[in-house]
Amino acid sequence: MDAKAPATNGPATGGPLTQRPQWQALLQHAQATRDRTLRDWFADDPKRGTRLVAEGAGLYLDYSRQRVGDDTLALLFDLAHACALPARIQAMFTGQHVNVTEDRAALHVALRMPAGTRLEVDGTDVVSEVQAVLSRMSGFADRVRDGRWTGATGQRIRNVINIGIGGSDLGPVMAYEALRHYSQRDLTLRFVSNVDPTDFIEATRDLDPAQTLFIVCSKTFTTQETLTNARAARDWCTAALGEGAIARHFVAVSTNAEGVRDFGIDTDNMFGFWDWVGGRYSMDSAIGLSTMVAIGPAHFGDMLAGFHAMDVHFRGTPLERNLPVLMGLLGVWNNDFLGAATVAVLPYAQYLKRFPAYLQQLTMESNGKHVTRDGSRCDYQTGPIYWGEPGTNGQHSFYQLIHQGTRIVPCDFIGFCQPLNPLDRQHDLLMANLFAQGEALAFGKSLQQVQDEGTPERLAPHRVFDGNRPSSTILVDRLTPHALGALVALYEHSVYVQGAIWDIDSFDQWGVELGKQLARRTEAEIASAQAPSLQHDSSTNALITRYRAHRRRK
Ligand code: G6Q
Repeated sequence: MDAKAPATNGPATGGPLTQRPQWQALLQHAQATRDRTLRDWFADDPKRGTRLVAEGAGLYLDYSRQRVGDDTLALLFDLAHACALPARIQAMFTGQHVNVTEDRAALHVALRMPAGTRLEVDGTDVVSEVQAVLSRMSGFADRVRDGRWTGATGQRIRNVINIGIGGSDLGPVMAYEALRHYSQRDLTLRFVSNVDPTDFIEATRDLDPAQTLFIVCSKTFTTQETLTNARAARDWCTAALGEGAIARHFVAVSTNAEGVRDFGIDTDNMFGFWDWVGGRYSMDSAIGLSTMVAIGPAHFGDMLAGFHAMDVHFRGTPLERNLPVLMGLLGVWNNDFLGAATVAVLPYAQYLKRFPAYLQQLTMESNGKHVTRDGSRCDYQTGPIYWGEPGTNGQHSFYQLIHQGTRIVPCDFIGFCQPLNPLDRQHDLLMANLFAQGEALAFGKSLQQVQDEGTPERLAPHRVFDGNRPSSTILVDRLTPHALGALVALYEHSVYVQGAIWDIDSFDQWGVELGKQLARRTEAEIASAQAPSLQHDSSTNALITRYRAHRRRK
């Protein structure tokens, strides 16, 4: 495979997206079916709830409560073909440079390919490289977990702190929380990301440096927040244990060996990855070292197998039964044809409490783009806003707006059939809530029903639920490492499907790069001993001046 071959199969070769007949057909269809409701669709087809479902990699997707008919789906598949989606999928899996603005492959799927398989990029088999790093990670994780890896004073490591931000933090935190059930309970895992010193201080205040190991995660090893926190950690550690302690208390995960060495971490204690792994797609690379230390190499392997199972499903299943394709296309329908601006992610699983935050980066950093791959301005909406909280908590706060507000908020419900912590009938109660919410959103409660309940006339309108509010439900047997891998891969690939339709580069992040640069100049002005000559706008100038006047150093 020529990895340099540009991936040029998208709408760029077939004229602007919104001028395409398939897009126009969907616009007309949306107009024509505006008054059709989920009540109608379900009444017309008693089998809808078992027909508009798909399964793959252990996940069951019910999309019957999306506002689509068979005709809508057919038009969405037409659009997918017009955008050469099948070719775009193959382009990613074969290592073509689908990240066009950085001229790179996006090969996170190689991170979970089984040992013994091959995938060549620029003449190198990347699978054997991945397996070599995984094997080093396993050896290290085992030694920390069983106490063979000790601190500088010979004490066992009891605390592991991951220092990283963005893609070097959100995946590891989410996975640790999600898989806490499988974690070694005599190890405390913490995560420091924010340059706000509170994050580091609170994470370390009750810990003994002699029992604490830092994993510094940074793909570039240049990120200001991470290096600042890593320096604070180094000072905290060496103040108690001396300079010689670094080798026993710091390891690094990075693609930048020189940066790691300059910081003072021996590259023998470094775990590498590759430029073809994007930050937000890196939780299953060495960036997942904290996850592996927490749950052990075997469970980490199960998680990779779950990712891979979804990869195989995505690559080989016809579009009509393909989970990431269905989710991606339904998202395009809601976003561009029904005018929904957001998606609520609602896991009915406390262990998934960080999943919405993780998805925010995955989806919004990937598809929050305003130009196509060739730089033309998009005249349609791209990535929607993702947000959410675990159920049932959200039900007692923002669900009000989802049920009765004036906006459409498509919801992804996620639930598990088997509890990890059985306690009386509480899991059944949890799941009863999930099922009831989806039903209420779809079918609502009419004025007639409200009146029949004897509601006073004055209150009746307040108690009406219009219904017709779209949702999907992802049902999984059990929250295992395998299931988590499959679930994350499902969202990774549905993001890619949407990026292919919108013809955007889902793998760059110039907005994040901007943030990394902006603070540098301002930091110097804030630090300057003399009053700086401020050349910003009047608001920024005034804020900096007021901050300098009011701050307290201690
Ligand atoms: C992810 C982004 C971004 C990145 C962080 C941390 O896709 O590129 O969130 O992960 O900025 O970068 P480093 O890992 O290089 O420190």
